[in-house]
Amino acid sequence: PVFEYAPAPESRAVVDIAPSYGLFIDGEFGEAGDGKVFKTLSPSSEEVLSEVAQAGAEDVDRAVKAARKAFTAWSALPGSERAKYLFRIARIIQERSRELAVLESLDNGKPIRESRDTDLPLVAAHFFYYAGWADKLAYAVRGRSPLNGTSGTDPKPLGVAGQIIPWNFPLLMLAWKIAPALATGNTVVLKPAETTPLSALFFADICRQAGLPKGVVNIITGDGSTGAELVAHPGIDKVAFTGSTEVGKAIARTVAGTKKKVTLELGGKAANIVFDDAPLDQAVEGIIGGIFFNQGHVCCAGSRLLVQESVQEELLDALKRRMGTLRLGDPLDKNTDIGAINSAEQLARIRALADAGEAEGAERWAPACELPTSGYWFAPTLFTGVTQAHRIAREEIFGPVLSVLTFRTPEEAVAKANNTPYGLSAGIWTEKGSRILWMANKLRAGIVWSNTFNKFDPASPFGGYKESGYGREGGRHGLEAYLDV
Ligand code: TXE
Repeated sequence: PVFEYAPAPESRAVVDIAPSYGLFIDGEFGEAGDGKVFKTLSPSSEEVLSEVAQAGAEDVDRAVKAARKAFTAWSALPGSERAKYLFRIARIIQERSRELAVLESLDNGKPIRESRDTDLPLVAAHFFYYAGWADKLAYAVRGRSPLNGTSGTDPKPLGVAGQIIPWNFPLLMLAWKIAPALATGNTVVLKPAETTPLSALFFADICRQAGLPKGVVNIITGDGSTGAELVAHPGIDKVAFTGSTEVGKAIARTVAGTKKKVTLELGGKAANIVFDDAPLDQAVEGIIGGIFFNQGHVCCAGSRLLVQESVQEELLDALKRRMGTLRLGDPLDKNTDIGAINSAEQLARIRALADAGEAEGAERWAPACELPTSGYWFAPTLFTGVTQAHRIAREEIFGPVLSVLTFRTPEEAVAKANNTPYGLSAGIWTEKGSRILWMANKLRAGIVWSNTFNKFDPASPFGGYKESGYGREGGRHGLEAYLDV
């Protein structure tokens, strides 16, 4: 159906976007050394939101030096003092969450309901969570005890962390990176993605508002070349990256043979596995949320539906009915379920893979859906008759496209779910507790959800097996990535 849209109630007037932004280095905003800039657009309208500095090698060097200088005092602060800053940042994020949610929806294209109800609360939650750890680091390392008399362990920060994040959850990925790094006494140079730089720059302002000492957090905007300069800089001790598997592998090659530690959170091709005894209505909601949340721009998206043959027809009928009710449109409209695709490049990638699905013989279906005339859009799409050989069953599409495969036995479900170079997440829908435990043990995935999907908690480690990367973010495990013992 084609919906009438309510006028956007979350006015963009709640956020004041400046016409241009500089780099945030050593507590000050300033232009790039060579004066280069790039534009950031709203993907739902193609309106230019602002002009942002493009950091070059010299800027990266200044940022790393500022972080290095700040490290001495920051790492020497008692954990309880660092915690105060993190608590303050968390509070300010809560206070400014409406503004930040609108900003995120404008720059990224995601529905305001998601940025307001999912991204922003989780961003604040990560800072609160890691603030709580800052004075308990002796307990942060598994199986270790605090330094006590003559023996014990004494975790130390690594130094300067170079952090590179993608565009799908700009502020949340920033929180995943910055909160544990600061709690453990490291200082940071962070580079946001080139299509979504604005919320990181607003975060820089929040650091100032919180009185964070200069140089502890530095934000440098730019494209992949800026990221590569940061990774290669000899002054950083740790690289934390979330993004494509291809770039992740290039980063691993760059840091090989250096002192730098690295954690990589890369792509995924998760199976959402539905057994015939599953509560189907609930499963339909989980499948919908699993793939259409954030337009499918989610590394752990349930992009492969594995359905038990006996319920295939019933489930697909219900799924199509539900897909027909999804509202695509203005990200600032609270009724919107599916917002804009983040960039023209990403739209082209999604289109190419969907076309390949059709060309390889899978059956394509999408509900009637009127796409806005400006901006980047892709209708929620379902492919049936998919085989494991099809590209849409193997490659990460990172868009609102679901590939449906079938299975008969739990063993077959496990084999198909694991038949991918990725291993980030998986979902199981069944009433049988014993089967959930058996499957969770067999699935080669860092996260396994049962009878739910895409649930995130700062206390839970997140990360992948195989080509989905290494290291964990979140929870106590997320602290280990920033500590030497
Ligand atoms: O990723 P890139 P792109 C997947 C998804 C998507 C595909 C391409 O399948 O379709 O990757 O997306 C920075 N050295 N994911 O091209 O290029 C870049 O500036 C250092 C999954 O946007 O990996 C940005 O800040 N940094 C993923 C960040 O890396 C480099 C999220 C990610 O961009 C660099 C995003 C280099 N050589 C995409 N080149 C997930 N795991 O959630 C680029 N960058």
